[in-house]
Amino acid sequence: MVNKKAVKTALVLGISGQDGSLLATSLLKEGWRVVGGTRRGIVNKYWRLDELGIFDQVELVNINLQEPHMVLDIVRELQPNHIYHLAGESFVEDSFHLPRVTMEANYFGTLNLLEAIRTSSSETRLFFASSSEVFGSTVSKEALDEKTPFRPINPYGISKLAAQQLVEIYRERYGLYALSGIMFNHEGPMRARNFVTRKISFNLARLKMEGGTPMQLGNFDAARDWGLASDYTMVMPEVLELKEAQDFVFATGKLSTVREFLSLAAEAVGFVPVFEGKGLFSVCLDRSSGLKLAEVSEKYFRNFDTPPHKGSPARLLKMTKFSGSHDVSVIATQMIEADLHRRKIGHVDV
Ligand code: GDR
Repeated sequence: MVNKKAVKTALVLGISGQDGSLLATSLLKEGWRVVGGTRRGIVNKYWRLDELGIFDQVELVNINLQEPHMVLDIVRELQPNHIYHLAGESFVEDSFHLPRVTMEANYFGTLNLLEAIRTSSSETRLFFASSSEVFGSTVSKEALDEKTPFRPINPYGISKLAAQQLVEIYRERYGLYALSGIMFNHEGPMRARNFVTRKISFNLARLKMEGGTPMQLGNFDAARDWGLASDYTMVMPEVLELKEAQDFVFATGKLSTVREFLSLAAEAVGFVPVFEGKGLFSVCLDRSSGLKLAEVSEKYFRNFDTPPHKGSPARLLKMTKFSGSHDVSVIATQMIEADLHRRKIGHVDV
């Protein structure tokens, strides 16, 4: 049931995605009215809202961020206290094949939103989800923070950086309360299956319950700073309530490899993972049954992969109640539990 008594309204753009659905859940718990923006045409788009049990509690509006009039009408009518811009293209590798689509979604979508806020709802506070991909080619042993120079190396990173800098310009030039969360990788049961952690948990649950062919992965040695998505979405409303708007890195400060994540997830499902071979010939097997769990396929090997970056959550820790994200072993366990459960109830098409 929609909360008609709520005094504060949040517009969550991208509510059907991982972050949008998790954020909506925490906003509803805090008594907010949540209006969710989605685009027409996304298949099976409300499974997360259903699983989280909030489908009936949010109001949904059809909004295409590419259409300035549509954005303007909704923002003007709603006059939301907060807007969370979590929509757009999110799969880095696709951005090489869809550079224009990526730029239009991520840059022009943000521009249209900023213009709508500036001209019709200037008290609205905006959270824009940027990405650690803005750091691109930077290689550093130190954790990267809000002051680290930006050097994107793919169309996705460029689109996020352009939008992030636009947010900064509107903050400084027009005095809008607008900020960017520079989001390092964040995972959990609501992750889409094209991202590596969910690909792993989905396939391990399949292999555990039904056996079958091994999953194919790219580079086992690729590393990322993986946090738990719900830890990050929980703190987003708080950063918008601070006195002054500024950008925040959302990260853990720790790196793990795909191999490590695969190993933790395989253990969580009850396998005994062992690795054999090197590079393109790497495989992961279950020692007790001999079942092959994963093998490397060139198809998923990225020629231009972004180097590993770890981020510093120091500013977030200092300015908010955020106390750090859960460990990658907790993330793997939560994801495995969710995928085993889905398979048990026959809900595997998500
Ligand atoms: P990423 O996430 O590109 O970092 O972007 P992804 O999970 O796709 O890749 C993480 C790392 O794993 C390696 N990898 C594989 N990746 C996928 N998808 N599939 C595979 O089979 C595979 N095997 C190895 C990749 O090469 C990479 O190194 C995510 C997204 O959420 C972005 O939207 C966000 O901005 C950034 O994180 C921060």
